[in-house]
Amino acid sequence: MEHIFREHSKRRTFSLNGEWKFCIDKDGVGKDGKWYESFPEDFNYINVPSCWNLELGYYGYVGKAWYQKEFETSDTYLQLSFGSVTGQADVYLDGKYLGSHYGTWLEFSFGTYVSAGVHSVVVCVDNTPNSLNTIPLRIVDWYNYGGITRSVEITEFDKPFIKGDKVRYTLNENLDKASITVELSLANPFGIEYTTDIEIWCDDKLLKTEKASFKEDAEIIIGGIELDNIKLWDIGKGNLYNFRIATHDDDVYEKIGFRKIEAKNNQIFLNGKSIYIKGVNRHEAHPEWGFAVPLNVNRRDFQIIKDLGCNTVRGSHYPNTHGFLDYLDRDGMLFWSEVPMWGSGTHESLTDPLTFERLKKMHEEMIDQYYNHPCIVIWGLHNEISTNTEDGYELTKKIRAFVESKDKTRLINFTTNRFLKDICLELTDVVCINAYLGWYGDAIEDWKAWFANVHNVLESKNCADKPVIMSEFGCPALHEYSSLNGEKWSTDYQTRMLTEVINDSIATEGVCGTLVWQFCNSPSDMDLAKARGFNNKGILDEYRHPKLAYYAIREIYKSIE
Ligand code: ADA
Repeated sequence: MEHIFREHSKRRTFSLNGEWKFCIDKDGVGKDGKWYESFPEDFNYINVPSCWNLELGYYGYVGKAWYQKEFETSDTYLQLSFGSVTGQADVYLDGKYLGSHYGTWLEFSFGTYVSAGVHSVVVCVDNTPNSLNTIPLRIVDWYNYGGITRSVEITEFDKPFIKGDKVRYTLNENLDKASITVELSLANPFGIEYTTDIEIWCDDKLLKTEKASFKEDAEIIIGGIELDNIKLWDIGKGNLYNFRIATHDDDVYEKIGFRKIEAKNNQIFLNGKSIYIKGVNRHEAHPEWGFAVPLNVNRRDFQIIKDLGCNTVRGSHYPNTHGFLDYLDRDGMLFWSEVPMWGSGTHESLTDPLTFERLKKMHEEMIDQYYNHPCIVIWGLHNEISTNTEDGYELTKKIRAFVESKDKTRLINFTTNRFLKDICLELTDVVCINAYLGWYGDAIEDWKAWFANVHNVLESKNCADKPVIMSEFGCPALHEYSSLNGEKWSTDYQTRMLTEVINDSIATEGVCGTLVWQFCNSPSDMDLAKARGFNNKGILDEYRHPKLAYYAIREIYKSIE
């Protein structure tokens, strides 16, 4: 959903975006009161997608809220798909429970038969976090918006259809030939034997046809597809191949790029060439729209990041919309995609079975839904958890093994903010360090000594051959606050600190890149009491106006090959 290109040509899909009925459920009485059967009369209207916190009267609201909308269909098998609902979503259709999903920023669908006529969908959204096993936990450094934050659509099917697809490939040594395997997940809720040709097209050329017959849901693997004279996807070269995978009654379009990413000998290699990561961390959030960032804003963000001379974006701290990633695919920019496991976490939280169950499910969904984007070269396991403890080690080991079992073609990393004490570095392909010298303690002058020590620390942990990315560093600056003495909070201080770290990184062997914290100011959790309610470490403000550091970083980034 939400790509910038056509995704299907045979489907009867209708958008359910627009106005829905909305009612908050402060006391949690909606389920017992059967609001899914009869919606409360004192409802308001809300637009979907959106975040309720940006509607009058609901600013600080965290908890349950109910949504309802009517729509008309024919006599059909109906699939109801959601781009993202914050926290827990319980979905009902015509008064009956249809299913639940946990996890913001990931898509989900439910299917059922309906007869022709008007139907009512009701969704109970619960964005309540806790300090034990929600992902994210109660305290994070972003605003905990609530709502149906990405698109909703329905599709009518009367024949088996494609549920998911992955175009996997390996490249030969010369990187000019791809051996492709298409993995297809097919849904057959109709219980009838279905026989179809499956066709794999690439740029209007039929690569392969295979017959399939199945009576139930089926996983089909079609291999033995060879493509010669490949034009590699690379930084600045978004060479994309237009794939179309079709059954007799359904199809799906994919934009595939062929490239190879590796981490070895203290370096990161893309298509066999050593690269330097020039990037930013970016929240997909905006003060006016929360997480429901309109495509046009995402497009503008991409253009600004490109203008900055970046070749990489880290989607901190959760999967970004497909539309945003499509721009990166198209123009050849790298992306790091992660799930929102953020912050150290207690022993109870890291070892709670539900924590791991949710973490695993989020990784599974992220990989299944985002696999085909060539821009994604890194799966991020988690951010700044207690990787100096046995609990952190066990969890990281298990989740790494799981992610690797799903995808061996990308780098698997996590970020550490406890580099010196970290005991998990053997579990990351690239050592990704978050450090804030010059802001949370120490001084800008301390960075040089810090960088001089990086290699020794890696050696002491038997990780001497691993490349390093400075995955976060930064300090806040208030827009328009420039000072002659360059004190903290000024744009001068921010510029001095960021350029120091970038220049030191370039000068330090084994450090292969920098991801500035952060692209633009982002709305933060009120309990963190950040100035203005924002994380102000953006090199642009929250409305995307550049600060002084933007220009200084652009000069450096553009000067590096
Ligand atoms: C951490 C965290 C970021 C942000 C940053 C900061 O490194 O990963 O999300 O909170 O600190 O600004 O302090």
